[in-house]
Amino acid sequence: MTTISIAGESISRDDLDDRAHALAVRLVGCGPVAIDATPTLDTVVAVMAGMAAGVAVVPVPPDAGPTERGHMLRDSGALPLPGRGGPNAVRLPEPDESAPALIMYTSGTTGAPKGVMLSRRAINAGIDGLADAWGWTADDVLVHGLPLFHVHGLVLGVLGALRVGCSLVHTGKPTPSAYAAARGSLYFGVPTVWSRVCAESSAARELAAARLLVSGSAPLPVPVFESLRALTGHAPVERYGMTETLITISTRADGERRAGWVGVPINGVRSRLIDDSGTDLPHDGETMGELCIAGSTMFDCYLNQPAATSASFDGEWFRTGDTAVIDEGGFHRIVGRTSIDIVKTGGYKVGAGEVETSLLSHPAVSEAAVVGVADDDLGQRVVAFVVVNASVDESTLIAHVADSLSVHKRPREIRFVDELPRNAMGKVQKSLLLET
Ligand code: MLC
Ligand code: AMP
Repeated sequence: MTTISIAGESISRDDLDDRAHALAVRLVGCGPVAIDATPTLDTVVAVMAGMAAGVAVVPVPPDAGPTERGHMLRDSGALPLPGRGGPNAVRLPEPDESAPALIMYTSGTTGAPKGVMLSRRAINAGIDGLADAWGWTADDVLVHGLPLFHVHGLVLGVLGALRVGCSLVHTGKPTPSAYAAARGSLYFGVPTVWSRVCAESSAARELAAARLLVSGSAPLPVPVFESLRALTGHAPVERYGMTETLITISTRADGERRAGWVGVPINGVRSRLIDDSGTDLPHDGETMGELCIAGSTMFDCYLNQPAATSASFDGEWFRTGDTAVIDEGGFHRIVGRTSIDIVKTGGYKVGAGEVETSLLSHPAVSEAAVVGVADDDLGQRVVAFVVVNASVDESTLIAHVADSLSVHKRPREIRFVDELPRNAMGKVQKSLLLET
């Protein structure tokens, strides 16, 4: 029997469909609805109901502070979802593929997070492409414990399992022991999760019985790739994506898995490398350029931001802001971000500008610059350099950010400095801060 289990609460697929449809009937014709995207069955029911009714769902991080939550609700106009669904549901006809499904908020370099409009079409194309790449079928048991307010945990980790028709075990938190105990066939994790799994070798060895271990959302360090292979017998499949494009590039279950490389475009997706003037660069495995993506998994627009939407496209090509190389065989390696103002910490994207704005709203802070410092566990950790005009301690400033934004956006460390390094134009030279 196909079952969906979230943080210890299980339901059969049939009962889940009933609950979702009972809720969907009440949503038809509504505007966007917001849900507190806790790792619970209620979240799964709500997202399924929105999809079935053709109503956009805004998954709000449960720990989002008032500033972040307020922005998401105001910008999307979403109302809190009423009710939890129940049995004996009427089945609605499938909405059109172009119907909105999710509005997912993603941080940019500056300003408040942007709402990424994802249609049913994009989501279905993305999942079908990955099912093909990974040989993902209804016979799999998918295991992960990722948050349900981002593409990785929600689109792949929940909607993927539902579309493919496999069972799902969401472990609540992505701990090594929970992954080992779940005994699934297909596992998803961000690199921090895989690095923690490798650090608990007894848990890692339990994963030898799995079929496929998949890593994504941030670069998987080569030593973690090698250590996973040594401990589990599985070279992990790496895949690359973004909230805007969904997952577009992956190594294949039946193909080469090369440490440090993320593979080839999935079905329906094309990629290009361009230089600063927009000219195509060679696919020689060495030349670096900005990665551009086109295809069926693409978002519709940034909500209420037509200028930002058009600025991110060059015709049909979405400019990812990631620097990559492509080799002669079409294999991709992600080299880094083109902007220093985007930090990836534990797989979470954090815009430096959002954290700087929060710090600057504290009366003792005159100047602030946020950077991502290399971190063995998190890939990068959020570090803030501040100039203060009054005595204030580190924990007060960290708590101040936590009062308005999600936990993972808090600086892990505050460095007090007399001044920030600036160029002749007055712009902060963040690369110099990284050298200190
Ligand atoms: C965190 N903590 C802090 C802090 N930051 N405390 C003080 N100051 C700070 N700055 C607290 C946390 O609340 C937690 O408390 C404890 O410290 C440990 O935090 P942590 O080290 O961050 O560990 P953990 O909470 O276990 O988180 C690690 C993680 C998490 C890997 C589980 O980062 C995670 O779930 N990442 C997944 C992100 C993701 O899904 N990204 C996908 C984006 S979509 P307490 O009390 O709770 O223990 C995308 C597209 C694609 O990128 O390609 O997929
Ligand atoms: P998000 O906006 O949270 O969806 O994060 C998307 C970003 O995560 C991408 O632009 C990349 O910078 C990064 N990313 C995702 N997957 C990978 C990967 N496999 N390797 C390196 N970076 C990745």
